[in-house]
Amino acid sequence: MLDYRPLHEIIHAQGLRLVLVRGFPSPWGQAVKTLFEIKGLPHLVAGQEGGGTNEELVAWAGENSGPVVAWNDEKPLSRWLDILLLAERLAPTPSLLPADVHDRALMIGLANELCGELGVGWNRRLQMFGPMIEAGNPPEGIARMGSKYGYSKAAAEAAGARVAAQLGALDAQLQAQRALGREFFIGAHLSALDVYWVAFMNLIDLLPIAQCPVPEAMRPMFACGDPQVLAALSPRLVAHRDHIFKTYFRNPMEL
Ligand SMILES: N[C@@H](CCC(=O)N[C@@H](CS)C(=O)NCC(=O)O)C(=O)O
Repeated sequence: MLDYRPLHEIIHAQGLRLVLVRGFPSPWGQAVKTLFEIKGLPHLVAGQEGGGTNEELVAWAGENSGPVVAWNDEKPLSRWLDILLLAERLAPTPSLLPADVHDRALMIGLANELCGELGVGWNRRLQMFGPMIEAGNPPEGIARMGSKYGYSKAAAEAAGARVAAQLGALDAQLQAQRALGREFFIGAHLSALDVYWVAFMNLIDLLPIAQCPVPEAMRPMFACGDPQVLAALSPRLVAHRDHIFKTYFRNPMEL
């Protein structure tokens, strides 16, 4: 069980702190938590209420999303690459950023296709919100997140093709690596991209309840019904998720 502390407590603490979307397998947050665990970085955790107004968080971090990461008195961070670079600075080994410049550029580019605006997470979220928003009268939290994260009918309709192309690129990269007898997405070592993949695949094919304790009532929201996305989710990508989860993640994930 995660030891969630009150937000005001971690705001006033020193050291490394992490704000997670509480009770939800937010891929950005689960990835950061795992990066910290792999690097052996101790941290305090507090919760963001998904879809809420989170006034105290906004007043402190200028951001109403999770994750937020803070280190000592430095400005709190909320973007995935800033957080990864901080983790590398605090714990350079094991490095989760490839040392080779071209490998690193490729890793960051592909990670942006998962974590960035218009990435897999962003697009799958638009698809998840679609039925609730289009049916009219979505729950307040969904309406709030829809406007925060760029929902429009057109954006939701474009999302599936984007995700399919992104999965195609990740699969091609993995296939090229397999041809070289390599285990990971990039080079010869685990990188943050492998970790992001496990976390973000939950938005396409959620891990079973024993590994990811999302209540049954919430699970249908995660189900992906878009045939072009499902067709692009290759057995190779699924097997890679399973392998990296088993080897590097806490089982079950802690939400
Ligand atoms: N700012 C983050 C992305 C954050 C994000 O999209 N967070 C979502 C994750 S599901 C969130 O906080 N959702 C709950 C909410 O907005 O209330 C980044 O660039 O890495």
